[in-house]
Amino acid sequence: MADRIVAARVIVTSPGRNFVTLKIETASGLSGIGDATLNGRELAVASYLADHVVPTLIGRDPAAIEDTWQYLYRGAYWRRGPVTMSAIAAVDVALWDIKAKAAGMPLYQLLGGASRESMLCYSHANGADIEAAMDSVAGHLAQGYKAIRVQAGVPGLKRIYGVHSAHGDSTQHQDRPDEGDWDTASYLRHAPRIFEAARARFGEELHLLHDAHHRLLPNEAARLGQDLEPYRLFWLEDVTPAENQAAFRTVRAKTTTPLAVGEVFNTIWDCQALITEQLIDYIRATLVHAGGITHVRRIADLAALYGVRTGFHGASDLSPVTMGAALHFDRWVPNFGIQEYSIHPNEAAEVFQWNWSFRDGMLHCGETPGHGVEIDETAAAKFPYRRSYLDVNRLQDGTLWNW
Ligand code: KDG
Ligand code: MG
Repeated sequence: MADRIVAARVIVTSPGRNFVTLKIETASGLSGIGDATLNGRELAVASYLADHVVPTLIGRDPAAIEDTWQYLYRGAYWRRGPVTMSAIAAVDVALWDIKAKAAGMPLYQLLGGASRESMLCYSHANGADIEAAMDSVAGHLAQGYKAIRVQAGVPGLKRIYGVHSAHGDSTQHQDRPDEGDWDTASYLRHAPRIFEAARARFGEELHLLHDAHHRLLPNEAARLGQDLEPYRLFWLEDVTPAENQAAFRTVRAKTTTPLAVGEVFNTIWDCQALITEQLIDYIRATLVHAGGITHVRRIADLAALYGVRTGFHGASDLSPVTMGAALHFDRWVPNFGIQEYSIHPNEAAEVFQWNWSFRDGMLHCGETPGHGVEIDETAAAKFPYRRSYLDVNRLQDGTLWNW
């Protein structure tokens, strides 16, 4: 007889930063968890799940993952969007966790088995100026990283992405966002110097990455891509907002610097043209914000047809659950490129237990059934939710800009 879902609950916890987790339990005694964290808008997804999704899950067959995905996507009528797709992702990843546990297999086996033994990953080096950023790169090299994203402060700018924000990417526990400042001309002059310094100090072999974090217009993005060509980046990320996918035609036509984009994408429709027109090299759509394994697998399969590789978002606001599930996906996916890897706050280890490991610049996923991440609900209750925001960003005349 088919198993059935008997309970599902949303766990909101803040061990160093906010995380939203969905736990699903079945009549046969299995349980699985999925991440639903949407940085800065966490409670919206928690409510979407608790108020609208959980009641419909009770009694369903946990093995019917595809049908449940379609039920939540088509059944909502209101398609797509980060809140809906993060909620669907949490259900989907929890159900894949349960299916793999029921099969007694690590998740990557269920997806099709290992395409590789371990995964290349990159971490974040940064500094208030180029010298500090280079010292940060040296520190990462000493830890074994083979690929490093480098961000450095820009002279004249007080607070910019990747350098000055608390936790790298968000303001924790305040009632309104902090504000950064931005000047494109200063940044475009400065950014190539960071990578000139990095190549001069660390040589040619290290994989270097950089995140422009949606700040540039298409022609400015093309300029940056060209100016960075001598330094042979692994990728240049989010050079321009991608709501208008056609904007990438301008960038692509003018530079050979590899392009990565997609951490804010929710569905395959956000990258259909980017992929099929081969306008990018790496797709960063990630399990938690793009509908879970069931949907990201479709994106990855489309990408494979067009020579685009994966490079999943892995900032510390994506919970250890997403990281665990992503590593199983990465282990399987044939067109894997790289995995972003950020260390979670120390307190997160009191709440989540995981079995992946980092060695010699590579990530290794665990071999236990499921995706290998569990949550301790008693420990989670010790860290209540605290409101937090991503920064906002303004040009120097006060105009609100992309953060
Ligand atoms: O919540 C937003 C962060 O995850 C994002 O700003 C981090 O750009 C980011 C990255 O590349 O990790
Ligand atoms: Mg990014």
